[in-house]
Amino acid sequence: MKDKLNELAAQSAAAIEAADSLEALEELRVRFLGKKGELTAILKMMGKLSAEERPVMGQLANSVRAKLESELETRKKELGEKALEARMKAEALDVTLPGKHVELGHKHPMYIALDELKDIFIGMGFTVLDGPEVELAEYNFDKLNAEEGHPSRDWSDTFYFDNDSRVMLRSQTSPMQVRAMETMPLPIRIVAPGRVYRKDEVDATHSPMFHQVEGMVIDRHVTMADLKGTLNAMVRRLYGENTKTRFRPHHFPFTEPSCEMDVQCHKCGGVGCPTCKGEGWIELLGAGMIHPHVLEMSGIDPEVYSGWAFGIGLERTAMRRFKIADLRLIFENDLRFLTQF
Ligand code: 2NM
Repeated sequence: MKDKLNELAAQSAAAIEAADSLEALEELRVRFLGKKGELTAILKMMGKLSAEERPVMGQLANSVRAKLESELETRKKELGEKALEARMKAEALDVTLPGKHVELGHKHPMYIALDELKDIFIGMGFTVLDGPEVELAEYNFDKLNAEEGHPSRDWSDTFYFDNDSRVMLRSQTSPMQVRAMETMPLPIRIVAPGRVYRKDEVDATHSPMFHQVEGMVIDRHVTMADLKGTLNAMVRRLYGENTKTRFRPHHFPFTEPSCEMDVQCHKCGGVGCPTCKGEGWIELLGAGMIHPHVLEMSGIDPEVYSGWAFGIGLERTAMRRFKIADLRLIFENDLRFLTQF
């Protein structure tokens, strides 16, 4: 029995030393110290010993158990540390690595100009409206006093979807004004910005798609003085308090009377220079008193209500504001251009 105990001690010491995982170690513990383990099996032979031998063997068995337990514990610690080390290596973060560079975008110059315009009109109590770019010719032309045969309805100027010229890409944002007149309660104060489409060849000042902001006011007793006052207020916000304007007579089918508004050239102060092509003035927008027939067609009584409207090209406004010489730069999205704003 003594030999068996000594053998067990030697065998177990080697096996524990060789165990390479916590699971393998647990298997060894069960094999040597478990209820059905090797030590228990040896102890079962105690009954056959004499009374003198029994305490001596008991002591030896206890010391073998204690040795085994301490070896298991030591190996367990070692393996635990090894496992933790391996895990830390595998999950290590290199905090000295440089971070990923996040490029922050910013507004396109045209949208800077648009947001500025919107802010000005929102500040004066206007509502901003959005609407469809695929429109009915009825809303783009008929209800705006441009009847069959009007030159702007020509196929050479307008993108139609069908042979009957009923569905088209809007050539102005005014169809939104018509929709507003038909649906909104009076009085109305709105601006409608957005894309518009005309069959133009691309060059430094033309594009088949460009942006417009149109505005409209309808109420009782609205006059041309309100139009001039509001547009002058807008220009002073855009170009400075001392900016001079002038209104020239013009013609639009949907307004009567109609006008164009110029601002005095900011470069030469009106004397004449390359910026204003020697004119002293720069054309800014078209406007006018909404034609009584246009009001009537949308169900508004022109005997009770009157209104004014204007339309301004956004690209030209942005080009002037940021000194952009070629319209194509606005649409090409070349970062060398865009990052300058
Ligand atoms: C312009 C010039 C003058 C205009 C008119 C209307 C409506 F729907 F009220 F009749 N909307 N926009 C208008 C008037 C647009 O653009 C150069």
